[in-house]
Amino acid sequence: MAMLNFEPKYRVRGGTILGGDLFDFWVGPFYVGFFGVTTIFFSFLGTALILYAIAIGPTWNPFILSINPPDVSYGMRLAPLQEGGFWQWITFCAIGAFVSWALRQAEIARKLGMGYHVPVAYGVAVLAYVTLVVIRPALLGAWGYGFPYGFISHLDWVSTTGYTYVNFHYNPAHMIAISFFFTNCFALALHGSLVLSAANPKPGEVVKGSAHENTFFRDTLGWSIGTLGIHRLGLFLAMSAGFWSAVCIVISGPLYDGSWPDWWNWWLRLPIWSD
Ligand code: UQ2
Repeated sequence: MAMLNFEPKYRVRGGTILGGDLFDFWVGPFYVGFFGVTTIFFSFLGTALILYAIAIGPTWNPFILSINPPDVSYGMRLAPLQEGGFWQWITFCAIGAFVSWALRQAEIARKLGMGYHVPVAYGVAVLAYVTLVVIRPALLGAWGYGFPYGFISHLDWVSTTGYTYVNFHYNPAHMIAISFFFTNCFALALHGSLVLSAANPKPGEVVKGSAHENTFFRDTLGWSIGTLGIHRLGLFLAMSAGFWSAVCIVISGPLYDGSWPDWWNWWLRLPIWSD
């Protein structure tokens, strides 16, 4: 059965969180809903602010342009537009759009009688961003600790922030986050290659299914995690990567402001060999 045939059967009304029936409709294939409207509103306003801020700024050169947060001296106050105010309103619009998108995902999941796995997983990515531009700046007392919105400038911010703690690779939460990113990449390489090799055989050969996939890994490793299992593993690895990224940056400054290499001196001070 072609997917378009049974799709209308699942395209049900109800399940809305806000707005009741008012925005409970589709535009072509796209569900609208109250949060579809707010997503459109915040993304258009945010994009317009970005374009306006660059237009009245010094350059369109993508290597130089940057929309910066206010100076640290402004603390958590609202700054004039050209002194960080643009950054503040753009950040507000970004979060408005991201949260709207998550709530729209939740409404669609409710319609379909699904679990909330999709909005929860997406929420972890949003949390990592909010940690960078709101939670950590608030804990440090100034919007100025947020990262600038520019192609090169945000990279410079990562570099400067990393070197502020001497060597960020010695941050234990950063180590955990990186390990999850790498393992996630490894799992997706295993999964993507396995599915393509089963579903995409050479011309004239029959398409293979999960029985062949399981057997491949039982033959190579002696164990197969299974078709549902690999997706549970992927969800766990991806969410863990985002979560530990948020942890590694939020502890740098608010909880610990020394050098990360020095943090490991607790190891040298262990009573087993310290005296
Ligand atoms: C698997 C399986 C899949 C898969 C993959 C595996 C049929 C389509 C990739 C193999 C995965 C294993 C053994 C887990 C590896 C563990 C880590 C931490 C990377 O068995 O079942 O379904 O896609």
